[in-house]
Amino acid sequence: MRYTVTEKIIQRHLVEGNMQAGNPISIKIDQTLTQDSTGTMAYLQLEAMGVHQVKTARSVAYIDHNMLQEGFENADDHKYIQTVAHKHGVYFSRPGNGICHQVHLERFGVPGAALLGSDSHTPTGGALGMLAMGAGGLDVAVAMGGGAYAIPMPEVINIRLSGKLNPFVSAKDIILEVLRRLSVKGGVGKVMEYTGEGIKSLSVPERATITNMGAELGATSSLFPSDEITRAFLEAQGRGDAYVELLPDPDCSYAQTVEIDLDLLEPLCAAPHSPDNVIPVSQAGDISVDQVAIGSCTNGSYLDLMRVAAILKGETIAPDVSLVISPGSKQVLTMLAKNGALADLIAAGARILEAGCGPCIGMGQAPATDAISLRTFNRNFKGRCGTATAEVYLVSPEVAAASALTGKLTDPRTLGEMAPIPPPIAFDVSDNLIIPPSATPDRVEVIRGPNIKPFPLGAPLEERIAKKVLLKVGDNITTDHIMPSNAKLLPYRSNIPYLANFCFAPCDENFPKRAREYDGGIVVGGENYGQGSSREHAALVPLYLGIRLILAKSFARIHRANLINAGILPLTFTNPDDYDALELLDELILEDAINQASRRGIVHLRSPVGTIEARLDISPQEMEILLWGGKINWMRQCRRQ
Ligand code: MIC
Ligand code: SF4
Repeated sequence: MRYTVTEKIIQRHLVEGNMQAGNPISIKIDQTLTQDSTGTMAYLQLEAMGVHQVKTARSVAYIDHNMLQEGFENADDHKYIQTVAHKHGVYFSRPGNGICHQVHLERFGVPGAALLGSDSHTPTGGALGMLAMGAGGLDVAVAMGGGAYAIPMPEVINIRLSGKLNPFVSAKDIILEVLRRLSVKGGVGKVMEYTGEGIKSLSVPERATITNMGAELGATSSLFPSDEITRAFLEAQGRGDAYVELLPDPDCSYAQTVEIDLDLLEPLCAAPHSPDNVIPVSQAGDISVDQVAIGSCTNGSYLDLMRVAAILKGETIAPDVSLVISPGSKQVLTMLAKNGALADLIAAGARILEAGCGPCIGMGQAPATDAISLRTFNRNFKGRCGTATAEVYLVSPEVAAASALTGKLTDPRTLGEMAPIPPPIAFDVSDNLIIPPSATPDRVEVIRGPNIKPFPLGAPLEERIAKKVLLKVGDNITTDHIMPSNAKLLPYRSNIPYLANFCFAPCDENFPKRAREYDGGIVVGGENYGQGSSREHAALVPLYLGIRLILAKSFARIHRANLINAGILPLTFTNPDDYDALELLDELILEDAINQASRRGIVHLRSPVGTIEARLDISPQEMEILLWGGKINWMRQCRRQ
């Protein structure tokens, strides 16, 4: 057999199942990462499972999201994660050390390994030739405890790059082009594997921009082979011994091939309010810009910010533009400080933020009313920036910097020449903000502040579900719609009862009230329901409000898994006309629910518009989990047997 890189890694990690696309498989996980906004929940679940020491080769807890300490809540969460990590065998990356994906790439990623992270952009690690996947916190906790991770065997898609990028065209434009062609649901059930001559001119951080934003395709993961470029990066990080070559076999077969000629690409942008709403910057028209935000796990690398500094050097940003820069890591910020580029950024008028997620998740720097904000980030969902009326365009660092100078959305090719900036021979390496696990774990006390509340557990599936439709939403609903996150809500990630007051707020502010009035119910959704973040809060909060089933046209992968883990049935319409016919407060009845669910296929629901046929496409294990009312109940049950 001839294998793709993806298949080689899966084969080496396969615990169960056969590698036929679509079949349920489970794979052994070597490394995990968590960040603070999903991490509190993941570690509470790890504790609930009674895991004393993690069983992975490397598990790391990062603090990068909840950085604005307006009250005690965030600092309390940091303390909890620091102490719980120290006790249970997890490395702790302190606040200030940088964004999980950037730091993991720099310091821990290993070609050929399997990484599971409680963040949807974990596939960033695929830039090093590892199989890196995002998941809900509970699945990551299970992996820390030594459990395998279950996914449907993905189809492997080949994105073949030829040619070479022209000046001022960058890796961001490659992934925007992929999004333009394939859309935000084009990657569901797939791994995007990059090959071709074109990859030879892309450094690991540039590859990481591409694998990072593969999350916006809904892909299970994205990866590059591990080659000489990978070796050079690992050596420059002082980790040359982690290198192994990992290439696709010649003549291996892919489910589909997408050809992109890099010579033909031009600077692109994703217009509001979806990452696949992609157009060339040169054709976007005359757009005045109020804010430019540079950084995030997509474009916060040393090379990204060096290019920005080169464009801004000796200039001043336009009077109506606020420019904020959030570097990806302490390593990046230190290097910019040492070589003087930071001074160039500050002198030009940039407002420098700490290394962390910052404005990307609405933690500060919300734009003005109706403002146009250009961001080098990965998501431009409506309201995510913290201002409901703002319009966010996703762009490359080059477009962002050029536009900050002119005050208009600007094609950077109009700037003239820029000398190429080579990747560094040696990065500035220091792991002084990474605290290793305790050698005496029994003596470590886990500190829990008052913000940490117990998480809700589902109940075993009942014989009959008869509930009203409490909300009907359209296609591509994101987890930012279901459970919004911003500076006001992020501090409450370990407080589900409080978050429940804001569930579905961007769609319908009365949803929580209605859910309480009718003692829970059903949500009806369109295509790609639950795209975006991995936050299991988008399942746990609806569970807390009594949601028992979601009936949608299709689901995003991570959210579907989170629903099952919470004990909520994810049903898909077999006939799209039924979606059109259903209305708010229609009652749906699922009779003989246990038998119907156990058949793992077609189920029938009674409704005022007649019988609705739906599918419950689940693996045998998922069926067990749903019958027991969620993964924690199921695991407890398995342990008792
Ligand atoms: C995001 O980019 O939406 C986040 C915030 O990083 C999330 C995780 C979260 O909601 O905490 C993600 O991408 O998974
Ligand atoms: Fe942080 Fe934004 Fe990356 Fe999510 S997408 S991990 S919020 S920088």
